[in-house]
Amino acid sequence: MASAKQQYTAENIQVLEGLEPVRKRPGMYIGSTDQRGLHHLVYEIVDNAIDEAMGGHANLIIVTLHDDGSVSVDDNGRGIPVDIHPKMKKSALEIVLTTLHAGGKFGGDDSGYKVSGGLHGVGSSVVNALSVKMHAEVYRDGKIWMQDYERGKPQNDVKAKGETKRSGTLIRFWPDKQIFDTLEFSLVTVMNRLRQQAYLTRGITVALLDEREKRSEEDTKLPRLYRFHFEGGIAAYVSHLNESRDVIGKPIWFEKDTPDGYVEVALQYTQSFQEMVATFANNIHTTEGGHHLTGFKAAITRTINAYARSQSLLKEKDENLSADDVREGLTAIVSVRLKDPQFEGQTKSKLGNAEMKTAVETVVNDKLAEYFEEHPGEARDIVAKCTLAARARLAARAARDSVIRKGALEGMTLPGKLADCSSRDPSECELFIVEGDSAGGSAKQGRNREFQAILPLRGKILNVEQARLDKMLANNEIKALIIAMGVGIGEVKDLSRLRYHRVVIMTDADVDGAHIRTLLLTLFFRYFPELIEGGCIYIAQPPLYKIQRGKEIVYAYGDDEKAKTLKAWGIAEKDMQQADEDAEAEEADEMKSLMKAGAKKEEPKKTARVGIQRYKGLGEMNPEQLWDTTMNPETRSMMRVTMDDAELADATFTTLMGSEVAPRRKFIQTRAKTVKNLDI
Ligand code: TSJ
Repeated sequence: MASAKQQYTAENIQVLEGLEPVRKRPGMYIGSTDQRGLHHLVYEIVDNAIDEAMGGHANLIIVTLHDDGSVSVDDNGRGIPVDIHPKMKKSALEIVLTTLHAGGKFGGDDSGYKVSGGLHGVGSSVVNALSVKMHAEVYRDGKIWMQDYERGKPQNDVKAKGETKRSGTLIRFWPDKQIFDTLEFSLVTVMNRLRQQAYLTRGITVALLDEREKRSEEDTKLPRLYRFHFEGGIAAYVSHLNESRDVIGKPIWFEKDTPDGYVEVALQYTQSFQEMVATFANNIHTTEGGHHLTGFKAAITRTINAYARSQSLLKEKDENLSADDVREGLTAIVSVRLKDPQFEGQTKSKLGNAEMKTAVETVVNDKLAEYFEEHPGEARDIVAKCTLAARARLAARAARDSVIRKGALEGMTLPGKLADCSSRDPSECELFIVEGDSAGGSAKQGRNREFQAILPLRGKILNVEQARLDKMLANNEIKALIIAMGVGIGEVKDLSRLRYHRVVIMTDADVDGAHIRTLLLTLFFRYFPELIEGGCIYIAQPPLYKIQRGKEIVYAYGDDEKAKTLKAWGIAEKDMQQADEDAEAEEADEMKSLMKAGAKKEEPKKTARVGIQRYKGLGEMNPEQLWDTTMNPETRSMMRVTMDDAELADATFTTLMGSEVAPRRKFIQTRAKTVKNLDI
């Protein structure tokens, strides 16, 4: 840095000092530099546009995944101010995008509940610092203002270029490959986030456009354009979550501006046994809950008991309905906005503001009681459902206990097909759930026996869970998994006895594999959400390709990486097209053959000299390859499962397996290509 004075203008030194730490330790600002971190860049920029919409200044946001790997976010708000900041002598736009935590400083009229969103509440300048290029366009005062950046450094002053009638802000950025392990966005991931944000801000339109030529296998199956607009907001969200469930009445919705913050709640009971309560604070999904959740739970318990007593639906001798009873079959969204949110907990996703307990509790007590008075028929059905839950709980306990006791006995002897590790320290132990006996064999040989255990699951599991999830628990494969984990289930669930702090789902990169993964995620989501929240559940990331030239072997985990390798070897990708086409034809064949149960997968043909093998099954790798690419903690990458992932899997599962015909057919029609083969 000795020559800094000559190299940089005073202005740039400021910037360099401002953003250098971000590039040095990106993980501190965006959590990680894997695909999750990459997606945070999009969320961070989108959150700014959502803030503008929440203030009532914008109602349209367009997100584009461009073919060159960049992402742009465009809103029709007021446009970031561009005037020169008197002290810093720079355009406000430049300050926002080049200074840490500069966001929101220019508010005033509407900066009330505004926070810079994103998981870690970092600013848009962080995105800029982690982008090889960024382009900003502000439409304001009839002019188009522009500035470009490279790795966070402005390349020019903010200048007006041309005139415009519109107003708004467009930010386009190119994530830096020096920073991120992958530059590949997942359409599904971005889509889910945008849909969620659109639900939380009712009335706005969020559009998503995928302009990429090369898309991942998963994305290729999806349309390129999405438009999310929910007049009903979180009430529509609740309807969506309950799509394939048998519901009691319409979603109940209310909102209130309190001195402590804004409270909005939507809830609907279903005849299912599942509780789905999601809470948000300033649009951030608080997966660990917090005081708003506590207040909500207290209020529904109190209100339903009070109503049941007042209507003599509960007799004097009856006990109160428990908090668990009133949440069985409940789907609800609780969304609060407050000035100074405190995020606590392991993943900083627990709302720590104690005043929000009373705020939510009071609002829900008042409004729900009012709703019950006005809708006595529905209220009665809800109470009936809760009373049923209470009775079922008592009856089920006895039965369940005996089943579990039996399970616990079996637990004394771990399942025979579990290849356990030798360490007994759960914090270092890993359990790999592997699909199929052949892959299980490779994994058993390739693993580090000290701390890695292997549990092979049979393909047959597929046929069994066509039935209901409750039957699935009677399934031997699932039972083996629960016994191996050591945690029990239901009344005797004891997470402190978890035998492995990492549980890794390792399935093939094909339709069967996706199906088993969905099933397992659903199991974890419904029965062991604490393990997901605790960050214990992972999905292994085996390579997609093996690229071989003579004795030299390179593994590629995505199309980008494959292309890079070929380029490095001086091979034009179109020369490889034949190989690709072969692989594709094979894939099509495989899809078809999947239709016939038990069809065998054929060995892929090797191409001459430079060979590209697309892995379809883990079984195609020998033990050493599996270790090198997927299991070795030094070299592997694994995806940590979040509640969002699991919720999505659960929704997919419910839609596929649910008993109601209509939504199931809809799902299959809209995603025919994805689903056809699952629907054996
Ligand atoms: F920050 C950012 F670059 F990431 C970004 C900000 C990205 C995107 C896509 C949009 C935005 C953004 C910011 N959209 N709208 C705004 N609005 C303001 O910054 C703004 C506008 C006017 C006033 C005012 O008081 O006149 C105040 C603010 C904060």
